[in-house]
Amino acid sequence: MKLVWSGAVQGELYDVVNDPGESKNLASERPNDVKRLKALLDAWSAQMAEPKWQPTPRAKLKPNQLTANQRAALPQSEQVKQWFDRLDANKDGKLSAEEFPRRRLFQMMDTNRDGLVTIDEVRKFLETIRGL
Ligand SMILES: [Ca+2]
Ligand SMILES: [Ca+2]
Repeated sequence: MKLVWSGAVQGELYDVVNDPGESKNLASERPNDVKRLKALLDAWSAQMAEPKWQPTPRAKLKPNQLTANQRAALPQSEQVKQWFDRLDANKDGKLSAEEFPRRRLFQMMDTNRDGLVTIDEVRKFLETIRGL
């Protein structure tokens, strides 16, 4: 099977063994194969997303660089909102360094370096450390 994915909703699926000329798109007949191959593709592109040479602290981040204390300070994915609201003392939708006084974690989460951490930055950070 070969999956062609160009950002289209469905993608194209070809049986390259029996149909080497890729004349018949099987995507609508075999949605499960599309799903399976798309999952593989996603896993692969997730690995490619952050090239090893990228000289940012984020790229160098490894789970074992987080201490148990740092891990404990982070929320479960499904509790991000409550966690965030609790820390956001002035309720402006952003965490300042005073509101989240763990300097290293704060710097790792503030990916655009504006000195504030948004809930999206927290979510992306959690995805990053869990993807490693
Ligand atoms: Ca705030
Ligand atoms: Ca930020």
